[in-house]
Amino acid sequence: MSIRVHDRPDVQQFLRTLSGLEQPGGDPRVKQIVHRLMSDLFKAIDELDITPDEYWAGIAWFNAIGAAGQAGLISPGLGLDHFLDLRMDAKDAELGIHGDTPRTIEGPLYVAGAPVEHGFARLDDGRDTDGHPLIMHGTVYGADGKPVPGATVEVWHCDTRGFYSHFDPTGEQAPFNMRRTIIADDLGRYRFRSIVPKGYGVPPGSPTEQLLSALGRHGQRPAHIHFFVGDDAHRKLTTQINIAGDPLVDDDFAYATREGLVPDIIEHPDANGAEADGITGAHAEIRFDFHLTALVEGEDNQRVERQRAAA
Ligand code: MBD
Ligand code: FE
Repeated sequence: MSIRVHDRPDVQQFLRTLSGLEQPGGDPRVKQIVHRLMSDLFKAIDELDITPDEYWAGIAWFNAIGAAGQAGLISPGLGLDHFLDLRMDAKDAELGIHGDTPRTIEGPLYVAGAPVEHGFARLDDGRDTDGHPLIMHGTVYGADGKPVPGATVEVWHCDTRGFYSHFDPTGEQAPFNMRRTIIADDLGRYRFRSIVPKGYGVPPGSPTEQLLSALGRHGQRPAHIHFFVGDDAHRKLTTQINIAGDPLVDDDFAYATREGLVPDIIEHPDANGAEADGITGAHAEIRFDFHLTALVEGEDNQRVERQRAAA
């Protein structure tokens, strides 16, 4: 059966009408986008012969995604977040911007308002007793290759169960556990103590997992640590590092792994000079520098506005 009504003049007219293109008022950009997306959807229904049952299953899924607050979770799962990064990379290439730390997706689990510390912070509250202590440190460099004193390093990661504070289904974590804003010192250095995170998995039985399963995919991420890094004179970098050796480093459901973002993790059998950070024995160390980029014509053209949690 091949029923094709998309191209009929009355359907083309209908698309213009339902997108508000035939009347004043509203937002022209929204009209333009809705018209395009609705046209593509009508066409897909025609060409794939999407049945009413399939269509309504899709609507039920959208309702479930919204009710679960998971639109921001399936978005990276379907590669859209990574696609936006690829577009920003291409724009940077066109502008001749290179040599900086690669960007990678923010993900849906940032929370604004974390405690601010200077130079050094401990991120974990010590209650994750399965945690292997971690020291991560490095320098923030500017577009001129010089350190950036006072740069802001926002960092967040999950615990050994893969749960983030403020989104912990067990409710066990204190607010802002494993989340801090660190102000780099006079030499542009940041340093933190935490625990090595484990991978994240989408909530079992969730509509996000349902769709991924229907695609024959999993909803797991390798262990990772998120960052926003910037200062007034530079663009705000959104990135993550992966924990090297995680078996999923190259099999991330959110497609965030990038070359240059998997630093070595060094295992120390003893405190190795980290006593001042409260480390008494075996721990892991990651050294990682951030390289920022200059504003573009005085503007941060990679700063992204989006709905974010705040506490
Ligand atoms: C995460 O921790 C994350 O970073 C992304 C991108 C998606 C889901 C959970
Ligand atoms: Fe994450």
